Order: sequence, then structure tokens, then C-alpha cells
Amino acid sequence: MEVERVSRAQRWTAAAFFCFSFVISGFLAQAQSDYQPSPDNLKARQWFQDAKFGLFIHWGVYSVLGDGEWVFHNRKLTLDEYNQLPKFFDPEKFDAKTWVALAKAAGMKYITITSRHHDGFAMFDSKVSDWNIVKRTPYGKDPLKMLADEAHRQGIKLFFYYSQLDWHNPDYYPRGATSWDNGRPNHGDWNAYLDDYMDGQLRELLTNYGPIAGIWFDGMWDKPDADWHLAKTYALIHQLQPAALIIPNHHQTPKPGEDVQTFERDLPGQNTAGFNTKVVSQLPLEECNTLNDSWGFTIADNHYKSPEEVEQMLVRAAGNNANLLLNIGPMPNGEIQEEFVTRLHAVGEWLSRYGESIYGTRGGPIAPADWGVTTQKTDKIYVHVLHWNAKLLALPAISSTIHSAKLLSDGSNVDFSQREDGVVLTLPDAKPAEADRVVVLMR
Ligand code: FHN
Repeated sequence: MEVERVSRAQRWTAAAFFCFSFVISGFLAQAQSDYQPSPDNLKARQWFQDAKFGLFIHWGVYSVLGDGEWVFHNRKLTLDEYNQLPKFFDPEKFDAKTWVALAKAAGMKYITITSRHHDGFAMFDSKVSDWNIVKRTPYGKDPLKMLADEAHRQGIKLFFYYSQLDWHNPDYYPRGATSWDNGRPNHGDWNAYLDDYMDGQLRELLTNYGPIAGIWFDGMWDKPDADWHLAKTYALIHQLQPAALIIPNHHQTPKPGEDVQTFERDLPGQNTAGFNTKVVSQLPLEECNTLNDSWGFTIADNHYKSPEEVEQMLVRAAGNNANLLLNIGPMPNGEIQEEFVTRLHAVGEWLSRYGESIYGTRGGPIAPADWGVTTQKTDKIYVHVLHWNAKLLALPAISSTIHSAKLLSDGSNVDFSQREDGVVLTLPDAKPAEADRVVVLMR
């Protein structure tokens, strides 16, 4: 009888607890599905759209092997093998000041760095687990702290990339599409992984590094049908730092609580890379791409894009109303390869002359086409001629009256005629290696 009473009481407690958790999680989910970005968040979105150009940095212990950030997976290494890697990671040449100065010299307004990639290795001082740079490497310091301090000092914003996919933690279970048998047990606590481990680390990142511009998530595509407790995680981020932007690289249409839509190696709406959605939302947009072909340091990759290619990529992104987040993978000693440095300086030099037509603009009134794109700002339309050899360029109709047309490079007049059905520009010849002929139309 007594036993029966206790078990009935336990059942009631369990039911009450279940209802309570249901209401709480429902409340949090609701909180993000009714997500109203805070005024600070809306301001940050404006800033983000004005900023246009950021430096993506993939840096982790994998750089020691010089074979990209997927080396753990690609070589099907075991946990025991990969656990040796941090012992060889001693970036004595890392200098936060130089990294930040390089981004600034390139005309970039923000840096997005891997706080941890799919190997789960925290490149920061984490108390949640000792699988981190301070505890496991001879270096023993927190480069993200140095970078954050320096970014704040030099006035550039810092985002943290955070991989939700984890090839190392046993609690990342059930495992996802990219898993292999690396020695992890065949059980684990998914809820603990998300609520304690991941949210714990995010709390550290948003508490110990000053104002953070946002969190750039990656890896949800490994388990597309899993419950990622997004509402809870997103609410935590927005509560800790309301201005922090959530940028998820899940390759799907944006979900409630997200602040920016990002596209990998593609312009918004394109899917040449094979995994992006073609749906373009009303959120601020970003394209991420690489300066060579790799994300993490890859010794055999010398497919560097030329400054002109990068400039055109940036212009096409801006004309599609998007930012460009351009990646480099620093070396294991903490230095950035000369090939990256020279190209970034060249792009920065170009931006010092043409930046007016990029920063602070939005996509222009004419749809992007093979010949080029347009951007706009107040009473100016910038026509970016990227790929056009003929003398005359006929543009579709523009609703406002054009009062003048001038070359941005030297202010010289460009002949034009406006009719109801379009505007015809008489273009000057392109100069050798000229990435972009920019014609400024005053309306
Ligand atoms: O698997 C990652 C990859 O290593 C890299 O981090 C890129 C950057 O956008 N994202 C993933 C692939 O979608």
C-alpha cells in the first residue's frame, strides 16, 4: 500500500516536472519563434550591412598537419592519434596586433575566427572541458583573448565561429553523417552535449571576451533532423549580448532567432557549391569564401585568387546586397602566409579608392547580371562594370531621373542617355587588370 502511494506520488511529481519542463522549453521556443530583435540587435544588423567585408580565420591544432581542418575525418584518425596533435601546436609567432592590423589594411571591418571547429578543440580557455589550447598545448595561452583585446583596441569587430558538430566529444551522440569509428563509445548524452557543454562554452565566449559581434554556427547539417535546442541556445546568446548576431551556416532557410543568412562559396540565391538553399530571406546576407581553395592551412594549396578576383567577388556580393567574409588559414606557428598578406594589402589599397561604392551601400536598383552589378547609397547609384567589352552598355529602366554620370576613379564625365525603357552608358576603355569600372549615377 505504502509502495503504491509512493509510486503514485512519484508519478505525480514526474508528471508535474514534465509539464513544467514542457512549459519552460515551450516558453523559450516561443520566445525565439516570436523573436523580436532588440534595438541593439537591429542597430548591429545595420552596422553589419554597412561593413560589407570581413576576414574569416580557420585556425586550430589541425594546422600542424598542413592538410586542412577536416584532416581528423579525412585520414580517419582515432581519438588517441588526434589527441597527440595539440602537443605539437606552439604558435610562438602568433601576434594578435599583426592579425588585426592585416584585416584593417585589407579594408575589412570584422573578423570571424574559429573558436572551435569540428574537432571540438577549443582555441580558448574553457573551463567546460580540458580539450582546449590552454590545457593541452605547449603554448598554454588563450589567443582569442589576445585577439579580442586587440580587436577592441583597433576598433574592429570580432565574431566567433562555433562548430556544433563535434568529432571528439562522446556526448555528440547519436553521431551524424560525417561520423566514423574513431574510438568513441557507442553511447552518449545528447542533452548534456547541448545544454552543458555547448551552451557552457558559448556562455564563456560571450562573457569573458568583451562585446562580441556574434556567433557564426556551423555543422548542424551533420544531423539535420536532430533537435538542436536552438531556441534555448539562441535565447541564451541574445540574453547575454543582445547586439550579438546569430549567423548559422546550416544551409537552410533561416529559423526564428537568427539574425543573418549566410551562403557558403555562393552568392545569395545561388547553389553552385551544391549545399546552399536558393531561398533568400529579408535578413542581412553574407557570402563566405576562401582566398585560396581551403579553409584551414593547407600546405599543398597554391590556388590563390588574384586581388582582382577578390575585388570582383566583393563587388558581386555587395551588388547582391551581401557581405563577403573572406577566409585565410594561418600557419601552425601563428604566422599568416605572405601569399595571403600581399593579396589582402592589394585589396585594401583598391578599397581605399573604391570603398565609397561598397561600404554603407545596399544592392542597387538593377538586377545583377553577367556584365556587373549596381550598389546604391542616398542619391547615388554605383554601376560596377565587371565583365563588358563593348563601348555602349544598355541598362534596364531606372525609375529616378539621372542627373549626371561620372567615373569614380577620376571624376570624369561619362556620356549617358536616359529613356523610359533604359539608360545607355558610353564607357571608357577598361585599363589593364582593372577589376571594376565604377560609374556613379546621380539621381
Ligand atoms: O565543414 C565546414 C568547413 O570546414 C568550413 O568551416 C566551412 C566554412 O563555411 N563550413 C563547413 C562546411 O559547410
